[in-house]
Amino acid sequence: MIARGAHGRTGRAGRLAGLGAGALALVFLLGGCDVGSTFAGFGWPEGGVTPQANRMYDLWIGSVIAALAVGVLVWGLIFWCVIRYRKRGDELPVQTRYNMPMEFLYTIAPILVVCVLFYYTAVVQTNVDETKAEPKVTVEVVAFKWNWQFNYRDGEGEHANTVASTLGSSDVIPVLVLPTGERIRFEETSKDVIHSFWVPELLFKRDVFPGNVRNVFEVESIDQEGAYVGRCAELCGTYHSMMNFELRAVSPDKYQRFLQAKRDGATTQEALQSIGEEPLATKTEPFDTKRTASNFNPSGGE
Ligand SMILES: [Cu+2]
Repeated sequence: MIARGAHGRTGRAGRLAGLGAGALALVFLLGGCDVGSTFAGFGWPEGGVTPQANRMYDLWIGSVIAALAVGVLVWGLIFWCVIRYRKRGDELPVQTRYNMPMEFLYTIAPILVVCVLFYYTAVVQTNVDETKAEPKVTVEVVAFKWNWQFNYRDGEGEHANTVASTLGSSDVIPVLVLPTGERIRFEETSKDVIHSFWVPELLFKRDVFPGNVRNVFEVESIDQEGAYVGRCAELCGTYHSMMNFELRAVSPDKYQRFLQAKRDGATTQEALQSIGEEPLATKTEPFDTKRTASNFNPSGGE
């Protein structure tokens, strides 16, 4: 009787603990994105503006929660063992080698966890890398030491034609104007060394290669109008850090009017002004290279 009573108490405690853990898991699951924002994205950058960026963010949050759940379980087991089975005398505790159910569990459970993580990673990665036959907008990204040229194209591939172009200089940050809500294809090529096209809010960067490699990626849509700083993310030489640009996401209507103005011969600044946008970059500014005739090449070219 006494033994059964003790067993009953342990069972109740176990059930309560299980209920608690279940409730906690439910809160995490239902909370979804809120859990992420509560903990500042668990270190993952927040504020993505594309569906792909949001999916990558969710994958990260889900993975961290899974890792924490496993971590809490393992820490719990460690501390439970340390306290429950601490040394009480010279007698050895019960040895549980070759406990088949246990060995089966701690072989299969981690494999299952890895499989689930792999599955979701593969799904998100495939989505992020996906290109479709007919994107709405195609822009060619040309990188060079140390600036960018953006060519608006009338089709896909290197044989399509450029209908309008924006070229950055030491004095003017190039502004890449793109529409919201439309599928956009980026085709990258470099004139010299390897650069990398990076807009932090896309939560994505892709290397820009010289030669006949044309790196392509697409975003499903840009969901938020605004100005976003873009950078080169591959150390490409002396003025690598000054290779900034700005992505300006505007309404599709404004984008069409911008493109028309460019086709009619307006500069990028004039075209931006004509659609009621700031003509110059607002999120970054040209860097002062501090180069003058007297300090640029003091040795006089010897
Ligand atoms: Cu670069």
